Parts: sequence; structure tokens; C-alpha cells
Amino acid sequence: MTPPPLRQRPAWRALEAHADEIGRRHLREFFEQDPDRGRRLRAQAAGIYLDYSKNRITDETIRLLTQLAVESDLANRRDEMFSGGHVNVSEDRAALHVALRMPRGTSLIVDGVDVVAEVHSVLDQMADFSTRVRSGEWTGHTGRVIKNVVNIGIGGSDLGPVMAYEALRFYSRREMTFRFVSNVDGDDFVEAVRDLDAAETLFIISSKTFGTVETLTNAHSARAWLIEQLGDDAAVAKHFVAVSTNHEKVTAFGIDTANMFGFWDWVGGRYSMDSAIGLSTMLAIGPDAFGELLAGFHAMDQHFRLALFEENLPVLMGLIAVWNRNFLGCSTVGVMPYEQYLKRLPAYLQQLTMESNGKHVSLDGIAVDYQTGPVYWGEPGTNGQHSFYQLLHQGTSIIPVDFIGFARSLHPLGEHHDLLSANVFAQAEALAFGKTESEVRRDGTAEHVVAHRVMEGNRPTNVLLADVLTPTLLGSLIALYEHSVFTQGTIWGIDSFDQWGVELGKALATVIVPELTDDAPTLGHDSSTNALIEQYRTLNGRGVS
Ligand code: G6Q
Repeated sequence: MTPPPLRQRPAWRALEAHADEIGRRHLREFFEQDPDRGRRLRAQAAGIYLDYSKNRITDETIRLLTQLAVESDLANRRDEMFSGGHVNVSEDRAALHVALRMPRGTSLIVDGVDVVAEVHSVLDQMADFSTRVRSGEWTGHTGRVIKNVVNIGIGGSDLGPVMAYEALRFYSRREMTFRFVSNVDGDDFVEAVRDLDAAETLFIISSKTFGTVETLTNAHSARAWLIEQLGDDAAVAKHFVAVSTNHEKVTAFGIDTANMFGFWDWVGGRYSMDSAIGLSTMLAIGPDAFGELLAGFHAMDQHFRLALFEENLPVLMGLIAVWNRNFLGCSTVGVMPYEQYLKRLPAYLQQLTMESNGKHVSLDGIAVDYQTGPVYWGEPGTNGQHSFYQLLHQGTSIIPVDFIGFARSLHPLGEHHDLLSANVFAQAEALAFGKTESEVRRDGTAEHVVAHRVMEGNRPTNVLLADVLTPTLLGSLIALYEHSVFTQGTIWGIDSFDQWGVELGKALATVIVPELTDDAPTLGHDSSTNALIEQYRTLNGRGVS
């Protein structure tokens, strides 16, 4: 049964009235009225503690938001996703990334096929290959052991692998070098291989479609570089493997499909880091730790599937994100990991959240009359504090922030970790409570500076706290965001699994490429685009017609 349009749902209407009533009240007031609030508005699952008490919400807000989730059919939509229903409506396919982490021995039959058995057969192939490379049994064309791995991919075939490698570098094989090439800008490839010995280098060409121009351009340059270095076309066989769903194109490129690791059309690019797209991750941390990563994902999947909405971390985070976006009017969200190894997490989450929920029509193709996905961005703490946090504290926009902290460091070093963690708690505290005029005066501040030093506070934050960064924890953290994104997309009634907006730019670029290189092309664009192409050609000495 399709729920009524979002703004006609009773809970939505009630939330609008509720926002008028409490939306401007201050977090100081909420905490004064309920001194125990910080111990109540929290939840915990799969090793992650979520403090959501510093949001501009009351118990009634949560009650209405969970009612909205019910009226939006969240439980059924979630179950449909978990059972392989075609929740990606515009591409008419399943979004079954949860099957990628179902334990061995369980089963999920979709269209007569046990997808879990297929997943584990690819995981076994990956484990076998990774073990052979890591042990030195798999050698390069000249018999040398592989020491360098270069993943070539873009978007979902890059951001997950890079983020996971950086996040789990502590657990990685340190004698090996890992590089990631994504940009079609040749600088990226050249810098990635400039100090590598081709005889010891393995390229993983990661592309679901094996038709992405950036990836194929980089892959061809990699092949040319390897053959030039090793002087033999046959070297490709021992130095190139592919991760893809497209056998034909992999074969056409010249990679033996025996060295291809498959996945399925029901794995979306931005939901693929735990599929064969994670081959570089497995090579770095080994099959056992990769299994721990999958177990972490699965633990959060189970929590999302089974926990009551009121205790469900992804549901709570998703609903609060909807509250902030639609009822408090916040158009961006900051994600600040206080863990240097998570430095690429904001970039990863940017794709996950914005490609998923940056949509303008509902599932049935009707223009939405409410806001959908906000802009996500972020930097690791404490660096951001000495840069853009000024605007978070005293700017004119309210920007909700997710802080991510850990109780223990992977490198206990003097006081470093306590200093780092104190900043997580202090920033969330300062954003919530600010500093009033009288507090500023009490500090003895000169009168003409008082206004400048006042901090309004009342900035919403979530704090996620875990013990220590492990492969398991990383899996749970990513699954938490995946399902929070799904929760938001379900409330908004949009397709969180397609990405048509990415296609237009690709198509237009294909038209322009020959106009940059051909002799005297006829330019049929607008005057700005035509002038830019002419200027480019002039600077390149190619002349204009
Ligand atoms: C992700 C998107 C997109 C995709 C890239 C790479 O959800 O679909 O980022 O991952 O365009 O695509 P290929 O893996 O097919 O090269």
C-alpha cells in the first residue's frame, strides 16, 4: 500500500505544528527542564553509542517522527529491501547490499537463486587470490613478488576502497604499498606509479560496468605503462585483475576472466565496498579481517532489521536528519571523525548520502514539494576546529554535526588521545550551550567585544562513540549510515538507489571531446561553452574555425 503524499500524512502535519511550538526553544532549556536528558536520549548497538540528546527535539518529537516512519511504511520498505524486492524502482532492480554480509550457511533466495551462496563463492575466490598474493605465491611476470597494489576505479568503485584502506591501514600489510587512481586527470595516474616498479605492481581495474571512461582511460594508460616497463605484452596476465559485472568487456580489455571477481546488478556502486570492489581492502588487511568487517556490517543490519524504531540507531539518526532538514530548515550536515584513520570518511559519506538522497521526484515520478537530501561535508577533528568551525559556532546558518569519537587510540601516545577526545565533547557542548552575554561579561571581557564573543549555541549535534577503530566497527559504522540514508529516503518517498543526475555530464562530455581535438569542428553550444572551447583550442595551438 502506497502511503499518502508526505505532507498529507497526519504525523507530518503534527510535526509542522510541533516545530512551530518547540523549533526555536533552546537546548539550554531542554537540559534544564530534564537534567537526565543526556542519559535518556541515547541508544547503543553493534559497539556504537549514539548520544542524540543535543538535538532540538523532545520526547514528543521522537514520538511523532517514529509515527511518521510508521505512516511512511518504513518497516515494510526495509523488509522489502532485505528480501530482494525491487526497491530501486527507476532501474527496476533490488538493492541487496545487505546480502553481501550475510554469514556463510545462511541463505536468501532471489528469483530462484541463493544469492548468499554466490556471495560466499566470490569471497572464497577473493580470499584465495589475496592469500596467494600476500604470501608471495602469486608472482608478477618476471617472477617477482607483488608489493604494490593500484586500484583503478571511480565513484563507488573508488571511494569505498580508499576510505577502507585508510581507515584500516593500522591492520594492513605494511610491506605492501596501496594506491588508488580515480581521476581521468593524468596527474593522478602518473603520480600514483612514478615510484613503483612495474615488476612488483598489480592493477585492480574496478568497474561495475567496465564502461566508465575515466576508469578505462586510466586502465589503458596502466597497461601501456606496464608493457613499456616490462617490455612484453604477455605481462598483462599476471599484473591485471578485474572487478566487474561485465564479463564481455573485461575479456575485450584483455583480462582473463579467471582473474575477474564478479558481483551483481543488485549491488549499487556506493553500496559496494563490501563486495569484490573491496578486493584491495582484502589484499591490505587479509581475508580474516575482511570477514570481521563484513560481520560488523551484518551486526548493524540485524539491529536495523529487528530493533524497535525508538531504539534503532539508523532509524533514529535518519529521522532526526529529516527533522533537521524539513522542520528546522538545515541544508547541510557536517561529519567530523575524531580519528585520523577516518580522514576519507566524509568524502565517502558525501557520495553515500548525496548520490542517494539528492532527488527531486518521488518514486512515482512526481516532483516533491519538500526538501530532500542535505549537503554532507566534513574533515577530521581537530583540524576543522582551527578552520571552519567558526561558522558552525557563530555563523548565521544552523549546521547539524555528527561527531565520531573513540574511547581508545590505536596508537596510545602520551596525552594525545585524551586531548583529542576532550575536543569531541567540548565542541558538542559548546555548539549546544554556547556562551551567553552574561557569561562573556563574567569573564571580564571589554564591553565593545562582548557581542563578538557571544555564542548563541542551540546547534544540533549527534555524538557517536565507540571503543576503538577495528574492521568490525568500521563495518557497523558504514551500515549505520547506509540505513540512516535509507530511512531518510523512505520518509521522502524517493529512490535512494539510482543516480540519473550523474549521467547528463557524462553524455555531454562525450560530445565535446572531439570538439577539442578535431580539425575545425563546428561548435553548436551556447556562446559561453563555445568561447571556452575556442579559448582552450587557442591555448593548445589548435586554432578555431
Ligand atoms: C555509485 C554510482 C557511481 C559509480 C561510478 C563508477 O553508486 O553508480 O559512483 O560507482 O560511476 O561506475 P563503474 O563501477 O561502473 O565504473
